[in-house]
Amino acid sequence: MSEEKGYANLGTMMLLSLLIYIHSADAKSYTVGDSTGWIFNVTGWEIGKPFKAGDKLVFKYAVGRHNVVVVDKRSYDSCSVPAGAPTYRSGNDTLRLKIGTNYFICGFTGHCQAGMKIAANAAY
Ligand SMILES: *[C@@H]1O[C@H](CO)[C@@H](O)[C@H](O)[C@H]1NC(C)=O
Ligand SMILES: *[C@@H]1O[C@H](CO)[C@@H](O)[C@H](O)[C@H]1NC(C)=O
Ligand SMILES: [Cu+2]
Repeated sequence: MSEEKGYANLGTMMLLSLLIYIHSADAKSYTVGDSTGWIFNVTGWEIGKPFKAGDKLVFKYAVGRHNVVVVDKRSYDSCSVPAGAPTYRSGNDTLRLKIGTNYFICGFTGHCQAGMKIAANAAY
């Protein structure tokens, strides 16, 4: 590799690190449902929010009364809880959004059907 090319690659890498740094420093945190928290009928709260990959969703709820299950579209649509799906139970769960649509439901029987579900679409 020539010396100029080496410097060019270094420059590209530095620029890339800078962009990644700026992007992550920009991350926002949202409390799902705002003051009401993660509760029945919260679905729709996410509509129109300018989520970006790396932003955080904070789920607040009474421990033991609800939980947060990360699911795919199919389970979201059908309100089913797949075996082994990542499940959070602390009552104060912070989850980082990935690029694309992120689906979360409450795994307690009937809660997803009662509107404890959100589909948060995160742009890059
Ligand atoms: C959810 O909203 C619907 C429509 O407004 C209402 O009929 C229902 O009682 C609400 N459910 C809960 C659990 O608050
Ligand atoms: C919830 O979690 C966040 C971050 O993990 C923490 O800063 C905050 O104090 C917690 N709030 C409560 C009410 O536990
Ligand atoms: Cu619930």
